[in-house]
Amino acid sequence: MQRRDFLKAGAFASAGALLGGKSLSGQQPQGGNTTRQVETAQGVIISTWSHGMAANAVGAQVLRVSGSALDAVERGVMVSEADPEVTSVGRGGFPNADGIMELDAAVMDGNTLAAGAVAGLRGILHPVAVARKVMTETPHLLLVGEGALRFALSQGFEEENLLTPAAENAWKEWKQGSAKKPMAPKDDHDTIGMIAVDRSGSLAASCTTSGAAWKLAGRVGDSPLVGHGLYCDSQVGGAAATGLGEEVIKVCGSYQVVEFMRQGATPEEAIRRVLERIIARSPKTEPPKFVGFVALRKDGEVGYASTTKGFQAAVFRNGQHELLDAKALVE
Ligand code: SD4
Repeated sequence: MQRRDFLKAGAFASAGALLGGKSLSGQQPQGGNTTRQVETAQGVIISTWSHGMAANAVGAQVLRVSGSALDAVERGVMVSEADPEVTSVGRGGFPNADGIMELDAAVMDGNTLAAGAVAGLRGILHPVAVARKVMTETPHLLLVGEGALRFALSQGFEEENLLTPAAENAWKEWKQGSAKKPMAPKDDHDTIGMIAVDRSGSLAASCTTSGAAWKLAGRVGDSPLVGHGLYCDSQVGGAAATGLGEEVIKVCGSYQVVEFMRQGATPEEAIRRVLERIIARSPKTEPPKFVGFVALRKDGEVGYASTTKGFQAAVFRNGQHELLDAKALVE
């Protein structure tokens, strides 16, 4: 596997000392296939793309302070939501075909399988935080569109304009047909999905996106859909997806990655099998659409891979932050 590692002396390496360096990694996963012991006493986090590094840094800090995987995955991805340079998430994300941003997000608790999600939410900076409120403050799992916005406002969130001049210009270029196509995966896909395991062994997952650029108004992708854009079960592990949501949904992507792990596959093997399903059904005349997954097994073992090249995973483990180039099934 190609690996370009950016090892950063753990900004949060002192967490190990705080936690006494106790490892949970002696636990064998169900049907386990452990190849390497990972220190999970400080928690382990994996997220999509290079901006996952900044998100993981906050997630790791949350793990150190409160120890909750659920808090870590929520607070972590909020960094990408607020970053105007990230063009598929929150502020700065590319809008839909009408030039309006519609945001999708979800959060999942691997202990209870409880989840909350929003889709087609307009004008709220942190849809993942609204998703968490859907989980904790309502009997529902997914709120969409106008109802999701009304709920967010009722919870004290404020409406704001998230469309940056750069994103608006990109939309105008696309409208005029002058946008350069095809773009590389990281130019038009950088949804953040994150999975964390905390020192108590609890897993959580989150996902947040402005969705596919120039989508039809009302289109919902995989990201807010439990089992598709994200899934986690503390008894096994978790997975999150990035890329063309329609392809992920067809194979119940994240759920299937977790189920393959439940059957004993390593995270990387589980991802590869799901990607193979997508590729096998893609037209032979063109490269498969871009889809990438990250996965985390409950013992801290991680996996990451994509259909085509360009994908990267950000990993926090053993107190260190790394950005890793993912293996592409089709070069
Ligand atoms: C979607 N999966 O809405 C999202 C887009 C994405 O990186 O992941 N971009 O289809």
